[in-house]
Amino acid sequence: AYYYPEPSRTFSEFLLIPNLTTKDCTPANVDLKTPITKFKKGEQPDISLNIPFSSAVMQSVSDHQMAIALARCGGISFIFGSQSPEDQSAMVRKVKEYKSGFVVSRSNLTPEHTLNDVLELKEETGHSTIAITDDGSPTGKLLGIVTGRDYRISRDPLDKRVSEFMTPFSSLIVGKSGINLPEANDMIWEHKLNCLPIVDGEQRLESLVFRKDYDAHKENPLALMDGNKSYIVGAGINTKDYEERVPLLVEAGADILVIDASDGYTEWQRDTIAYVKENFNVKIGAGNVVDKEGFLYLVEAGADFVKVGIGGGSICITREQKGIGRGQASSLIEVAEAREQYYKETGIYVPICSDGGIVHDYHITLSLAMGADFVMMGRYFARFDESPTKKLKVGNNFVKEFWGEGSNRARNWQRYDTGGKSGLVFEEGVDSYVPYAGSLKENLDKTISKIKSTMSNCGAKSIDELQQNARITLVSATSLVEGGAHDVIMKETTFSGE
Ligand code: MZP
Repeated sequence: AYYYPEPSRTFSEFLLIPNLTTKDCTPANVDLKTPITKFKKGEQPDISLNIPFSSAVMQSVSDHQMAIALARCGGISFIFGSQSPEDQSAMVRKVKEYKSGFVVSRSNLTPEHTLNDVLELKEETGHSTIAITDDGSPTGKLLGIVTGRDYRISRDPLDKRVSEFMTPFSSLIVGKSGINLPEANDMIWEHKLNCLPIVDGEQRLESLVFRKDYDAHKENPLALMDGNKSYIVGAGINTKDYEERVPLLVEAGADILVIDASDGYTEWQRDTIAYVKENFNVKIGAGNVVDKEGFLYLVEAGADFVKVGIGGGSICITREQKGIGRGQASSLIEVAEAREQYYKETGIYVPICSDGGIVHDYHITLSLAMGADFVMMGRYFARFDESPTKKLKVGNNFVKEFWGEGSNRARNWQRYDTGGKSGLVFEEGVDSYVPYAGSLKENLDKTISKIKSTMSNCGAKSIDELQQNARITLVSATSLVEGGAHDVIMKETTFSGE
């Protein structure tokens, strides 16, 4: 056997040392844009994200609602694959067909105007969507949006199909007939909504009307609506039924696929990548690996990005059950080194994704500093309104359900397949709760502020600069104690995910 000279380490064993912060290196100037598909030196990647976040390929994390909410914030979800190819591609389609409209505006138009005023404007300008902004410019504060020909909405009970689209906004759904814009605004107030969706006769989402004071402008309507482009979405596949699954996902519009497996250093992954590359023009990531050999194998097989991590997931018991895995930091450091070497030798940059084991927000910054281009998280996203699971009250606390793909509940045996018979023989994941934490956007904004603040301390205005210049130190067990509040009597304890 080969014995590694160093123990395998994880994020909590490291800290970043600040570098000189120049005056222009403020958090506001930090750019988190990151590539997620391989590219040649001097060229641009085909797909990049505005923030280095992806949500895990898990039943309890990534459905279409999570995907829409995360894509709106600049990240990506990989819709879970442990469902039928038809159901999974229907989710992908919902994300791709989700309409956010585009901005046209007129200074004298406000939510007080009737729908007819807006319709006239629509006729006049020939636009299919009208956005009402406070100063009439495309960058002004967004007050409302109107689109479609027939804006009839009613107080019909919730329509399930449309409500599926709308839950990310905690909105009420309205059906056909008889309400104008001021009435819509009344309903928004009455039901304490942020916005009101307007649907067409076939109950497909046509547009949203925002509450008068809704701060949608903070989300930058222009970025939100970027030429009627659809939101980016990924999907998980396995090495068993890809010939059946991939055509449906591609047809539904998936932008990128990932082979979701506990151990990706296999010939089955090589064959899956080859099939996808031969038959489709779609990007595909592979994994998971924890060392240089696994990384290079998948890169040679044609992977567009490689996912790193075995056994570090919050719900994962693979290390206990099978005794395989490696501390997430050690895996990442070795794979990142291999990636740099490969880049030097070939001029091809292959992004890597650190998957699993992120507990504190600073672990994300550490993983970026250690060479990850983006992270994948399950527990983090499972806590939010937008995750597909139930919110429950346990004792005095609200929680959300969260279960592993290798648990009996998910029974995703394809993820753990080693060529044997079909079925989950033993569990590699648990069924659990996570503390409920509110909306995705609110939490993500806070996490992003922390990352940008740390990067500013480290004198890095981009992820690339962080990777090049970060200084990282190991911490001793004793200094870990020093890092939290210590030697004081805490006034209160809180129950939160962070
Ligand atoms: P975390 O962000 O919750 O710590 O980890 C999420 C990751 O755990 C997933 O992206 C996936 O790689 C992994 N996972 C999912 N299910 C299991 C399991 O049942 C698992 N063992 O390890």
